[in-house]
Formats: sequence, structure tokens, C-alpha cells
Amino acid sequence: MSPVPNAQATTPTKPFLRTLAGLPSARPPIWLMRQAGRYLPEYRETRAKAGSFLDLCYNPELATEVTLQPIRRFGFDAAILFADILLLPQALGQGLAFKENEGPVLDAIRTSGELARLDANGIHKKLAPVYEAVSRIKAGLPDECALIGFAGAPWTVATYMLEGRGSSDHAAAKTWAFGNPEGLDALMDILVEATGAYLERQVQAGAEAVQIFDTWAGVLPEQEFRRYCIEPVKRIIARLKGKYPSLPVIAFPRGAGVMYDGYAAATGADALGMDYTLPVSWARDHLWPKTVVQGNLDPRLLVVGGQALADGVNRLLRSFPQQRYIFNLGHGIVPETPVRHVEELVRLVKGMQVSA
Ligand code: 1CP
Repeated sequence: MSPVPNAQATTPTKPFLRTLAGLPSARPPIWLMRQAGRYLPEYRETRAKAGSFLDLCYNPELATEVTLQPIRRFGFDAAILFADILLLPQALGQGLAFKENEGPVLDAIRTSGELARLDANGIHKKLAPVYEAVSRIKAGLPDECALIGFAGAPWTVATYMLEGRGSSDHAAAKTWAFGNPEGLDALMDILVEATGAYLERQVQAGAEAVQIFDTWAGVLPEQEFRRYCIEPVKRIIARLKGKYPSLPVIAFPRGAGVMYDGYAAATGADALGMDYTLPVSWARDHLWPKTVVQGNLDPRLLVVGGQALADGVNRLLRSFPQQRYIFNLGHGIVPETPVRHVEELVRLVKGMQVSA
């Protein structure tokens, strides 16, 4: 397949892409993780129309609609494809359901032998509605707004595949990491290949940057962090950059703490999403401005609003002046967030009303 036009091949004009390329901009671009979601009445309406969460993910027209809703309402600088990190294991053949108020449930993989159940051959056919949604979103975006594609990092996706659900201790995946590392390596190989192929297709369909979510990066000791968080992400990024050298890649190794140091160089990521526990002063001294950073307002601060929110925003804007900074939360927006607080946040960042 011939290399596909990639908006980064020439000097980007969209503020989000300019910042990712290290170019100066008048103010930091802003988007929010989980910006399409239950805090928006129009999302709840569209989701009800779709039936279930998965029906919404696989309906290109409605997935496009919910992706664009927060763009219309708030004028964010980037849209993120509406999908889920667990669509990929489902495309590999693993059973997946989202139970109301319970989160995802998958047919857990218990042994290395069961990895043979996974089949990479049919993934693009199953994920075709996602690629179609990407094309439609791209066509419907305002000129200045960039489109982010995404996938889960292999470690985070594996925690759900092995546990069969969300968990607080990741017992199943950690048991594989310590007790069956070759088995977990085999799963990593499958996920690195499938995730690379999945993201490539998103780029071909119109994604202008990608974010790799490693939500559970913070639960592993150093050696296992290197093997299961850094290595697989590095291989995915190498593949993407081999095909699209100027594609910006954002990595979000949530909870990685001091392991954020050196993470961008080790994986080849252009930008790092900072979780809300990462000290801003430390990030400024150790990551920025060599690496573009994104984040890390606590989503709860957006629920609280008022002066506390303004202070938090100011602290971030003062810490990362002028360039190589993308405003975002330090994790996804929560459903009880008042819409007017998001409006206020956007007003503060776009107005750059930094008080001394
Ligand atoms: O409508 C609903 O009630 C479902 C809630 C929901 C939504 C809106 C889920 C279920 N997924 C999503 C969409 C989603 N998921 C996006 C869309 C784009 C956007 O940001 O607007 C993205 C990027 C994700 C990524 C995702 N899914 C992650 C990584 C980021 C993160 O939040 O840490 C993870 C861990 C998931 C799994 C998942 N999907 C949904 C839930 C409730 C969970 C977490 C399960 C758990 O661990 O308990």
C-alpha cells in the first residue's frame, strides 16, 4: 500500500499538530480525555438511540456524531475517535460485553494454550465500522480541529483480556508476568502486531495523530515495566514511524511515576500524557521542553469548579509557558462533571487568563 497523505508531511497549521511538532502557538491547544461521554446530555441521547455502548462504537454515523458533539459545544482543538480500547480484543475473537454500570466483561484467557483462540486475520473486517467512523469524523471536523486515533497499550489491554474485567489489583496479568512470562510475551506479540495494524488503518482513514493509552502502566515493578510497558509500545511506535515518519504519537503511561523519565526516548513517543499524580514541577524539570507534555488537571477539580479550578488551570499554564504543552486532564472526564465547568475551563485556557 502506498504511503497515505499525512497532514504532518508539510508544516502543520492546526494548533494541536503545531504544538506536537514543537512549533510555537499563541496559547496551548486543549482537548480532554473522554470528552465525548455521559456528562453531555446529547451523548446520553445518542447512546440511548444506539441501544448499547458497543452498538454506538460500531455505528459509524452515531460514533461520528458523539465524537463531534464536544467539538461543536466547546471548540476543542482536537477530536478523539469514539471507540474503546477493548474493541481490539473483541476483533481478535474474545467475547466482550459491557454490562450497565459494571464495565466490561470478557471471556478471560486462563492459559497460554487459550491464546490460540485469538485470530488476527479478521480484525480489519470487524473493525471496518471504526475506520469508516474515522473517515466521517475527518470529513465533518472544523478546519482548525485535528483528529486523534487511539488504541490501548498491549499491557493495559492484556490486563482486561486475562482478568476478564476491570480490576483493582490486576492479579491475573501480574500472575502471568511473574509466573508465565513467556506466555505473556506471546500475548504481547499478538497485541503489538494487531495494535500496530489497527492504528495504521486509523491513520489511513484520516487520523492525524494517535494516542496509546497505558492506563495500568503504574502497577508493575521496574523490570516488568520495561518488558511489558516500554518494549511493546516501542515496537508499535517503530512500526508506525516506519510508515508515517511524521505521525505524532502521544503515549499515556498512567501512574508510571519516575518511570516517565526516559519513557519518551525509550519508546519513541513524541508527547507524554501526564496523569494527575505526576508532580508538575518535576515534569517541567525532567520531561519538558525536550518532550511535548499533555495534561494533567485532576478530573475531580473539573467537577468542583470555581476558584479551585481556576487556580489549578493557572498553575499548569504558568508551568508550561508558550510551547510544547497541550492542555488536558490527568485522566478521563467523569460523568458528574457539570457542562458549565468545561465551558469555564475552555474559556480560561483559550483566554490564557494567567494570574500571577
Ligand atoms: O457510555 C458509557 O456508559 C460507556 C462509558 C465508556 C466510554 C464513553 C467506556 C466504557 N468507554 C468509553 C469511550 C472511550 N474509552 C474512549 C472514547 C474517546 C474519548 O476519550 O472521548 C476512549 C479513548 C476510551 C479508552 C479506554 N477504555 C481506556 C483507556 C483510557 C482510560 O480511561 O483509562 C480504558 C481503560 C477503557 C476500558 C473501559 N471502557 C469503558 C469503561 C467503563 C472502561 C474501564 C473499565 C474498568 O477498568 O473498570
